[in-house]
Amino acid sequence: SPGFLALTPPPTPLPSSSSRCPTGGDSALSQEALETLAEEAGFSGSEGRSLAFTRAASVLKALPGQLSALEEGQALGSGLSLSLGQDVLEDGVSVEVERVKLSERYRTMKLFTKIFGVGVRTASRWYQEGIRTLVDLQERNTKLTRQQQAGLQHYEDLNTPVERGEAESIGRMVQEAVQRFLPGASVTLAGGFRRGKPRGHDVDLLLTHPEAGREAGLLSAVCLSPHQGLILYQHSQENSFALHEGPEPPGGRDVLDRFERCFSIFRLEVQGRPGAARGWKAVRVDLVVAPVGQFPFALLGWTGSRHFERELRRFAGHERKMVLNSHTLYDTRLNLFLPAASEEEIFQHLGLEYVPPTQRNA
Ligand code: DCP
Ligand code: MG
Repeated sequence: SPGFLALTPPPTPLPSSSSRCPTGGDSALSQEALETLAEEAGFSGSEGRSLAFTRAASVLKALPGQLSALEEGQALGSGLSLSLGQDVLEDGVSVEVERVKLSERYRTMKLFTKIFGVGVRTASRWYQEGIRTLVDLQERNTKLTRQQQAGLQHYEDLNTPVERGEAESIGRMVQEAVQRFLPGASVTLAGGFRRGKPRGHDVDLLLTHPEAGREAGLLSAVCLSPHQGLILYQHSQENSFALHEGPEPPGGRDVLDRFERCFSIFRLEVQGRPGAARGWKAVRVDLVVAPVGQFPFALLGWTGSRHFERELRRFAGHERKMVLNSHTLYDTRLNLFLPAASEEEIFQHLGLEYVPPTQRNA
């Protein structure tokens, strides 16, 4: 396994007075249970707790086979016990997870945050206003952004997994459109599909052109072009990245990067959808344009997983005093940007063995 993932804090054995695992004695802790707890913590605004559960879920995924409760507890470490809290330790995690899953707040938050364009804050406000269902939202004439309206309108489709074949045909559609506007430009399928996942929640496509500068404005041509009855919704963001601003991680907390980007919903023709009254499906597509010099960084950043990215950036910062983001790699000791022509070169700069996309599912 990659060295930097092993560099996350070493598992702290539980105090010997307690030979039980932090999950309570009643059942083995499942990845799904931890993900539910992470989600619930996120809904309550406890980012730290949420991250602790996400990390634990990820550790569990990486553990070999079935472990005893004690071994599992040791691997997950005592941080998890702290996040769980004493009452949960006593009653057992499965009891807590059941309680969470049945709670009205959790169920409503989940329903709302599954709307494209709705985050925890908005969902939480609606919950406080007494809104409980998607019908409530419509009947009360709740003020929605254009994005949320589209999200609500295509709720079913957007919460149906995108199959690999569908992602590939969207990739081809975009490739054709891109070629018309800018011959020589390339389209790369990133995100979970590049990591080999058979399905995902959206399609992440990265666009570039081998000649620096030619890629500018490509997205507005592709996304706004009128022949695309294919696009049901889109909003674009211009490139706002400037090297001279220095090596700070781009954007604030919620901003992943500053590439020219188009958040869209495509109308994908699908044949023989069982039970479907219509021959098409709405699919979330993210189009991102990277100048060729930043492409390897963009590809690495957009391939994920989120947890892999978080750990890789943390490793770069803590172990190498480098700032890694989706645009650049900056060495703070040498005070310079380290260029890379491929993902392999980025790993080399970090002093790590190359990790192929299929092994980045952490
Ligand atoms: N990404 C990230 N941090 C974010 C958002 C995204 O590092 N806050 C990166 C990692 C993701 C990639 O971008 O893997 C694409 O984001 P998605 O949300 O589409 O995630 P995936 O493609 O991995 O999952 P899914 O299959 O659900 O689409
Ligand atoms: Mg994705």
